[in-house]
Amino acid sequence: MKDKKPRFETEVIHFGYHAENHQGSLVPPLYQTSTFTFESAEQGERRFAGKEEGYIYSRLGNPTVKILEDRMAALEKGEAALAFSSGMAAVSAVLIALTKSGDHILCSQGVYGCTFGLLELLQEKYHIEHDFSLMDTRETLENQIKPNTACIYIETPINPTMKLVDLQMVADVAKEKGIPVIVDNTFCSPYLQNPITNGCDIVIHSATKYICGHGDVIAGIVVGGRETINQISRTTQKDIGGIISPFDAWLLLRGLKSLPVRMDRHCENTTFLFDFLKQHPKVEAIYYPGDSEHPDYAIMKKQMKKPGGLISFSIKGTKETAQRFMNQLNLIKIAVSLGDAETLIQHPATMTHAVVPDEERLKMGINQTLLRLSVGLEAWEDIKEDLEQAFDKI
Ligand code: LCS
Repeated sequence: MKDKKPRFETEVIHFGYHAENHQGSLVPPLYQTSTFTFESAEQGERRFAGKEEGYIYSRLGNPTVKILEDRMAALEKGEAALAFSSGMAAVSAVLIALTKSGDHILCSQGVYGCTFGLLELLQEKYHIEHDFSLMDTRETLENQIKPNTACIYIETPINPTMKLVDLQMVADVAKEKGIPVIVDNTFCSPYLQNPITNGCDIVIHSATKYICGHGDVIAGIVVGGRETINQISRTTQKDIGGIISPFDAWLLLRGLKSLPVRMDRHCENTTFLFDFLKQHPKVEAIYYPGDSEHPDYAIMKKQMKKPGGLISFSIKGTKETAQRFMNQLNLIKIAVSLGDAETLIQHPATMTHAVVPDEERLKMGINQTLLRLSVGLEAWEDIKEDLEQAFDKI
């Protein structure tokens, strides 16, 4: 029994924390400190030289943050992890660590708006170019990989179009060419999908979302092999400095404990709302990986435990119809972000993906009538009734 590995639902609560090392405190203590005192000048010298283990300064490491990082590494089946002050701090630390001027990044056909903005910035200022790829077949991928492709960057499900990428297929092609694959796993959380088990190399989370689960923290996580994580830690994390605060790490440890329970409820609520929206006469199209008619349904079955807690749908009419619909909602809040207890709705074309130029946005599949619903933990009947009354008024 002792050497049997506990299950995911147990690891989210216990992994990497030993109360006996912390005065028996049931909950991991919050080390709310910027720095750590040395017993002597010589000890300080040894710590800076890496000749003695121990904390130095919270930008370089903090015990509360370390518990979170170890736990996230275990949940994502990676060797090590790093926590950041936002999802974007995590995305930028990884991309800057893995590329140099003259390199190329191959990216899924659709990413979060600010990731798109970062790719543009890297191209304009540092000559790191990028292309978007459907990544639907081996051939598409092989044709778009260039001699200078330094990494492949994937969101799956893609925000907000809910298209999927076959992680195993991409990892197989990338491995043959020695190119690392980075996956933004924000929409799934480690409960629904573990890209490292599909052969991918680095996993990123906007921990602001399901990892936190309570809408009160902005944070990011990177999980990967020990060598890569050490490299990011010593370079873009230490010197650019987008580290998480100990209190936010503490809140994430608290939120994580209920991740599987919350995700089950998010997913269940979403299946009921999908059935309602799918047959609604005012819905033009619906995008949900749990839809058996979704073009990537087979990929969902292969790599995701459940289809997740997000649905995108377009409304018949115009941008103004979509906005009028949003304005009629009462329980459902108009807000960006996702993965919270509260059900949230947003209009990607004018909100999360407003920075993407019109033409590029349409190529990603985002039109003016598309809405993204992040299904919360409320009674699904109440969410449905709110949607129903808003549809009745447009
Ligand atoms: N990756 C994905 C897939 C995201 O959806 C977001 C934020 C980020 C990275 C960045 O994370 P942050 O820095 O905000 O922690 N997505 C948002 C969204 O869809 N609505 O508001 C923020």
